[in-house]
Amino acid sequence: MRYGYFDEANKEYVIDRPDTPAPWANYLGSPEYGAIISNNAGGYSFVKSGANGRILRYIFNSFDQPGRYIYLRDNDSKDYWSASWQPVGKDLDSYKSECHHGTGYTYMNAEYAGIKSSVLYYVPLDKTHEVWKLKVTNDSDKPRNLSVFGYCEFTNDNNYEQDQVNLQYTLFITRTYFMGNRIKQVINENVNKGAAINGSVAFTRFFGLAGAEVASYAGDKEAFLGRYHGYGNPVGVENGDCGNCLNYNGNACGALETKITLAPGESKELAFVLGMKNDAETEAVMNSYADVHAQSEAELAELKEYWHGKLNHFQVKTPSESFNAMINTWNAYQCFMTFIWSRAASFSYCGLRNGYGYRDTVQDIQGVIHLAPEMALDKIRFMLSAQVDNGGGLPLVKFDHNAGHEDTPDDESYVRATGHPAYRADDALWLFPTVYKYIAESGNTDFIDEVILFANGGEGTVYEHLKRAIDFSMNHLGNNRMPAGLHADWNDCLRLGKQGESTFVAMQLYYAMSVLRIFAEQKNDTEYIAYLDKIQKELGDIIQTKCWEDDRYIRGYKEDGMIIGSKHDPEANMWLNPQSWAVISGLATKDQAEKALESVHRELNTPYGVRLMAPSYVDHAFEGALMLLFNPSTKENGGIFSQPQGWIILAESLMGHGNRAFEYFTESSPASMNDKAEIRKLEPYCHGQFTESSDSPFEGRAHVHWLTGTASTVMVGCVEGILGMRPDFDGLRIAPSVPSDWKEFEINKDFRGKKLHIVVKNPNGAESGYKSLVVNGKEMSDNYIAASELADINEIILTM
Ligand code: IFM
Repeated sequence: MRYGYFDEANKEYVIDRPDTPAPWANYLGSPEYGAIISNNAGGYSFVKSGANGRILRYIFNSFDQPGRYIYLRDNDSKDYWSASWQPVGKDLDSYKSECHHGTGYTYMNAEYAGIKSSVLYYVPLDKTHEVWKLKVTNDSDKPRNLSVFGYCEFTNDNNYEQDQVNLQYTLFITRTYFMGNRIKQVINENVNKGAAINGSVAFTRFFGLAGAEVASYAGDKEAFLGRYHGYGNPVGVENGDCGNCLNYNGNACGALETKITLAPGESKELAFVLGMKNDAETEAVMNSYADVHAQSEAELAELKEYWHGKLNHFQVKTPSESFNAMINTWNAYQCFMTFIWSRAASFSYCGLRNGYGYRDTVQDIQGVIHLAPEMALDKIRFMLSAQVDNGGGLPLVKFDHNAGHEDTPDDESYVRATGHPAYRADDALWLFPTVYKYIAESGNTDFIDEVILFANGGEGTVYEHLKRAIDFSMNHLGNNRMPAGLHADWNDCLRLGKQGESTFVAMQLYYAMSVLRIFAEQKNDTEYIAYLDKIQKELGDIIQTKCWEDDRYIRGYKEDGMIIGSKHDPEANMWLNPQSWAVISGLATKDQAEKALESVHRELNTPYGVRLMAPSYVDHAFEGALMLLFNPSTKENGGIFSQPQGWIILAESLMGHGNRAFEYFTESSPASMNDKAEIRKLEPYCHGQFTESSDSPFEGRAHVHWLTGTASTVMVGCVEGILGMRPDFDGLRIAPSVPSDWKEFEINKDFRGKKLHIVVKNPNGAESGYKSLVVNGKEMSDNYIAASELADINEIILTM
């Protein structure tokens, strides 16, 4: 079943059936003022922190309520509806709606009873308030007397948990005022006037109306909704009058009514504006919407220019429209969202995670490098400053991270503050692909010598940071002299024991050594090159001896020597990541790579992507296989974990298997499920964390939308893998690995300040390889363009 479509001309996803199988969301604003909104206007807002700055209430794990509601009422017939299909939920035979999720904005058009409405939700660029701009049009042939109501449900405390559970306190600290064009809510009001208690401060929120007069208002949720009523039938709307009741204790809200009369064909625009500001600031914000139309048009244009400007740094035109939509807009936009929001706020992440997961964020950065290397650079610096001087990464980097002054997992205080008991084996190893990709994309080789603090004090160049990351692994070797398992590797559920060993991490370390060798060459550090060559050879030999088994790599060793992921095991005898990483790391021979990838396809592939491992643990798990806690075919227990799909796409591409790479892309791509959305349930325009697999009665159902490392791995798998954009320090290699039926495709890429228009011709239906590469009329010796060859604007033709 299909609920919407991709409108690539406008970079929007348009939902034309509002009864989607889950709330389909979009992100507005930034963590300075963040808002998440569903296609039925459900969602919440916060200032600076999803946990501690929550201003709009949302009930998680429920039915997508409450939200940013606008109600319309015909004051003659007394019939009413909402500008989003829910919460009133009129019969879809008579109510027509379209929700357009765009880049930093969402708008919803509705038509009901001869009235057209269009509500645009956005947070203006770099601002800390939100706007719900409404245009109402009388599409009937008689004059209409209407009321418009805006409703927002304030939290009673900035802290989300307090608001939800500490009711004996939070119900008694808030009150509202009517201020002419707005409701003002104050929390802990007396604190402003008297002494500060326990460091508390008073908070003031507002919900205002611009472009129209307030006819009635409510600041009390129960008074507006009415007992035994709900969001679908508030008494304030039923009565055509909010009742002018303010809250004093109990639950606050902002509800404002305005009355409008529209002649046939006439339109009216107005805006509800919301934020957390003092009176003077609020006044200034409200005044800026004196001309609602002009201000909102300008602010929307600014948002589009900002986001489209970023996305336009890399655009493709291939024969696959869904590939284009994902790479040009939605996967790219999702990369920015994960990059910006980390795992802070979604409908699954309720906002309580108080920091950046080291590996998550270092990986998230990779997804935006080809679009915004300068943004990537800032975050790379930040993450390097969260590396401990022993080379390990801080498992959780607090939002208020203070480089040079942090405690580490060796300190009880860090463990208590973050809940992370120990270092993880893989965290700092993610720096290698990320730093390398950044320098290769930007050409900023000076970065290698930039000095950055360590988390717990001291400083070193980027080169030194990376050397210490190698040292960290080399100083924590397990029984077979591969990196020790420590707390866990990428797989949070795989506890091999402190001295256990993960094949995946061993391969990451092997790969890291190759990357660092390039840096060492750049620095002419011959002594270190010799050292790297020696330890890499030793490590490679150990992995090959200890971890290769006929047609696959095992997953690792437990600390007591037990093998995990042997083909002879009754369960979990085939694992995805060691196979893809054997290729990505450059460790596997061609023969091993071919065999391992074939085993993946044979044993793990499904119609919805590749399983993380199989069979799921049920009866034969070892202690430490925490995935057993999940139902079979779910999450790490044999589910189709989404993030590794990007790695298998990349691995197949590196092997030149364009058809297979694209097969995996197609199976796991949200866009492929657009017309089967009732199976996938999540948004068809964004990746989720995992998809249920064959043991589940709901095979194909996906979960945990938006904030997942999948955005970046699939982006890298497609851009570097399938499309073959492989920059290095000196230029760009173009090595596509595409489906053999792609006869021609185009890429527009910005690279180090130059414009590249690349046309790839594939007249003979190859999957990979090249015949010729012509740059501005000049034939290159192979498929590589030295940066020095590039003009400001370049016409490039690669023939496969
Ligand atoms: O790698 C982890 C990630 O850090 C958090 N989510 C689950 C992934 C796999 O276990």
